[in-house]
This record gives sequence, C-alpha cells and structure tokens, in this order.
Amino acid sequence: MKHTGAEIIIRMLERKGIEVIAGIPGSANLTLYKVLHGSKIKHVLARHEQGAGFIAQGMARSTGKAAVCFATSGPGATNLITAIADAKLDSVPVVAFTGQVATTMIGTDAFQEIDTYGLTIPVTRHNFLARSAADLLEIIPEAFRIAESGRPGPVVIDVPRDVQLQEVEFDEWPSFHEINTKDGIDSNSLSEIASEINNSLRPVILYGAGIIESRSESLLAELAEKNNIPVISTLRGLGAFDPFHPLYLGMMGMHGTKYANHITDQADLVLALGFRFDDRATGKASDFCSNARIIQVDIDKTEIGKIKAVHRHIHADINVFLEAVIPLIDRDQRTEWTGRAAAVKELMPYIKAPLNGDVFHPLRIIDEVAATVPEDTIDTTDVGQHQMWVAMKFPFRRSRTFLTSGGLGTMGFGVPAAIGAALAWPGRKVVCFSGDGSFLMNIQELATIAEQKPNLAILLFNNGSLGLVRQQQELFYEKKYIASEFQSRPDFAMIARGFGIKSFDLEKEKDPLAVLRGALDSEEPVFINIPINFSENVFPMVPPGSANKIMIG
Ligand SMILES: Cc1ncc(C[n+]2csc(CCOP(=O)(O)OP(=O)(O)O)c2C)c(N)n1
Repeated sequence: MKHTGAEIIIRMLERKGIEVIAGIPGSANLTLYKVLHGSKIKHVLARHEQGAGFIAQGMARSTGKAAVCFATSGPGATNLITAIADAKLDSVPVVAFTGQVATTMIGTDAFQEIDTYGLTIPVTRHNFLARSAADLLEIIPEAFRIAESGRPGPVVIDVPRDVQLQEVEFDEWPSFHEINTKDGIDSNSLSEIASEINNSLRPVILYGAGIIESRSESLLAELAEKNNIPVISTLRGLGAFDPFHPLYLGMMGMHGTKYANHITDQADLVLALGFRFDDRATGKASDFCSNARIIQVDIDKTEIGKIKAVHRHIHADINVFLEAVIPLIDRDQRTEWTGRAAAVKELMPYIKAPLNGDVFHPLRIIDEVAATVPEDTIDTTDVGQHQMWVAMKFPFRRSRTFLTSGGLGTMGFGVPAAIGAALAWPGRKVVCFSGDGSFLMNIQELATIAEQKPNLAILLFNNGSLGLVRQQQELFYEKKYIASEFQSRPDFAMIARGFGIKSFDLEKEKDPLAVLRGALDSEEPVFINIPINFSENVFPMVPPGSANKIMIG
C-alpha cells in the first residue's frame, strides 16, 4: 500500500484507538488536518496551544492512557511547551505532533521556523524529528511506547511539511508495542525488605503517583492493613487511598496535615512507594524522616536516592513489588504505634471551616461541593491557595479524580485540563476550582467549552489577588506587598456569559449555597464566581526551606 506521511499519522492514531485530538492548525500542519478531515477521530479546536496541551493532559491524567495534541510550527510549538514541561514533571503520557517547515528549509530562519526538536529535549521523555514518511512507521509506535511505559511522560514528534506530503510504499501497518513492566525482582532483596518491615516498630508508607500509575491501589491497602502501617500520600497520590481509612494520615508536606508530618518524623522505617521526594513534600530534605531507615521503590532508576540517600531500594514496577512482598509480610497488630498515630491525629485535628463564620469560607464551599457532586466526579485545580484548600479538604475517594499541576505548578492548568477530562468521560461530572489569577491565564478556553458543552462547572475562588503570593509576602516578606493585589476586578460572570456560558455570581445571591448546589446539579457547563475573603490564608504551612515538623498556623 501507499500512503503519505500525514495519512500514516492519522491512520496510525486511529489504529491506536485515539478518539479525540486537541489542537490548532497552521500552515505547517494543514496537510495533517486535511487527512484528519475524513477521520473518525474528533478534533477539538483549542484557542491557544497551551490549552490544547492541557486538554490532552486532562484526557491522559483522567484515563491513564496517552493522549494527543497538534500544533503548527514556530509559535504553535512554543505555545505548547509549558504544557509539555508540565506533563514531564508529573509523568503524564502526552504525544504532541508539531508541524515543521519543509526539510529543505530547516536552518534558514524560514517563516515560523523554530527548532522544536532542540527546544523540547529537556522537557520531554523523548522527541523525534521525522526525516521521511517511512520514519513515521517506526517513530509513532516507539513514541507511544515511551510515553506509556515505565514512568510515563510526554513525547514530541516534529513533522516537516514535505514529510507530511511524501508518499511511501509499505506492506503492512506496524503494530504498537505491548507494554511490559513486569520484570522480576531479586528475591534476596525482597526478603530482606520484608523482614525490615516485619521487624520495624514504627513503620510508615509514603506513597506518590506511582501507586496510581501502576494501578496498585488495592495492593497498597492490603499491605497497610496486613501489617498495620499508617499511610501518607503526596499531593499527586490523593485519591489512591480511602481518605476515611483509620490508617490514613492524609497528605504530607508544605500544606499537608500536621499529623502526617509529625508521624513521618517519628517513624523508624519509611517505605517510599512511587514517591519522588519532591521538596514541597519533604520540606528540608536533610531533616526529612531523619529517624528512619528508608526503603524506596520506584520504576524510574534515576529517582532512587536522588534527593535523599536511602538504605534499601528496589527499581521496579510498584505493582510487581507489592504482589511479591505482601506474602512475606506478617499479620502484625502493632497497636502501640497505630495507637500513637491515632492519638496524634486526635490531638492535631484537621482543618475545618469556622462553624458560624463566613458562608464563602473556602473550606465551607469545598465541603458543600463534595457533599453535592457524585463520588466519581473529576476535580481539577489551578495553582494557588484554592489548589491547596482543595487538596487538603476534598475527600478524593478514587484515583484519577484529582487532576492538578503538581511538579511545575502551572497557573492556567485547571480549565483546559477539565475540558480534557470531560471529553474523556462524557458521562461524568467535572469540577474545576480556579483562582482569579490562574483563570485569566487560559480564559480563552471558555470558547472551547461553549462549543463542546461538557458537564463541567468552573468555581472561581475570587479573592482579588494572587492569593498564595500575597500569603507568602505576608508571612515571609515582611508584608511588603507588591504585584499580588489586583487593582481591577473584572466581572468574570459577565465575561463567561459573553462566551455563551451559563453564569452565577454568588456575591449577588440571597442564598448562595442553594444557588451553588443548583448550579452543580446542572449538566451543562456553568461558571460560578465565589467571593473569597482577601486576607484568608492556607494553613497549616511549612515555611519554605524548613523541616516539615515546623508547621505554622
Ligand atoms: C504560570 C505561573 N506563573 C506564576 C506562578 C507563581 N504563582 C504561584 S501561585 C500564584 C498565585 C495564584 O493566584 P490565583 O490563581 O488567584 O490563586 P489563589 O492563590 O488566589 O487561590 C502565582 C502567581 C505560577 N505558579 N504559574
């Protein structure tokens, strides 16, 4: 058979089972779009390539499968870079196809030429510049293998215009690689680790998104329950462990629970599962679990001992490790330690909304949302105080229901990621919690929402400021407020209405919580402006650079 490079791309994406592509066309990828015109793949026109990248991320983060986005050369590709870098830091499988000027023009500063290959090397797991249509037959399966296997991540395929047009003859379609992460584990190290766990008096499990990526949620619960081990999550691990489980101590780190940070500090053994010792989670690394022996299990070799020297490690898929280690683990009651953990939890009760206070208190709003929406609702956030309040307070009961930019902390993530989640799960409710700073960074995607009409509610925590910046200035920069308080206050509800989206402004409502509940019940897209007290701070908090046991608030 004979196909052009563009046909190879679209036909292979169909064969891979890709159903939705987010992107924006331009002269360097119009041949690709011409073929997409006749495809069963749905194209979602974003209004900014960063939006397209985050829409793809929303699909990938909520499903665990690779998602695809398209951008043209030059500014299309550079606009995509933040979303790609974000996917790299949070290990999200996104495959981005960028148009490029013709191979004969590369290096001539041609119109909309940029070295996408060079620019994306540091922010991808891998990237390709396709030099011929025949190359694409190898590159595409390889790109998906790299994006989805081991530790997932983004891959860029840069495709020059002439490669999209070039015809190539071949006998059969290449197949996509089977993903196999099930390599065995050395049985000696396994039994040594098992006896360390069995013999420890004060063990704790610190887990990260690796539990979700390896689909190990039930094995994690089995291990914790069998040996009676307290469990603590990172920001990105939320949802993988039952938030109401007696062994669960919540999130660790800068805005974690006091008791999670306290118990980690008292532990004699830390089992770090798919957790990369991010500085927002560990605080001052040298003081982090300084009384414990550390066992680290991670699928990415480069993460082993990267931040903190560990006493033992296993480089493996967490699922394989847990399946192999659980049979070697004793049934331990360990009541002294779990009793102590429970007592600390009691002594340092979790944050609550003030009982008779502000109806718009962020924690009250989050409680109200959690009580109203179905359990399988997918929540996205932007970055700032609202993100931390949601992470701390929303009871995430399932994996992949909390989509947030953890590693890169990218304002502007929330709205397009919510669109992607809604596209991937048309039957489910999606809620985006945003801040008035972050929302403006990808506000143009309201147009995409108006077109796609997903079951999506945007809740704007509007405090008239870059709240998390203002909080840091208040606490750590001697109240020298600069560039954190907004002078202008846009009427966001009116703006959203202007985009064609049903909007509510709770500031103007007599019974705001009833209006909030009603809006959340709607199956069409809604925008809800919520006035948040300007001086509200997120507590507790570990001062940047401090040890986790030093928590203020
Ligand atoms: C793209 C980007 N620019 C700057 C920052 C630094 N930053 C972190 S939080 C924050 C304030 C966020 O304000 P807003 O979205 O209104 O949320 P709030 O903290 O008020 O809830 C800023 C500027 C960032 N994380 N991302």
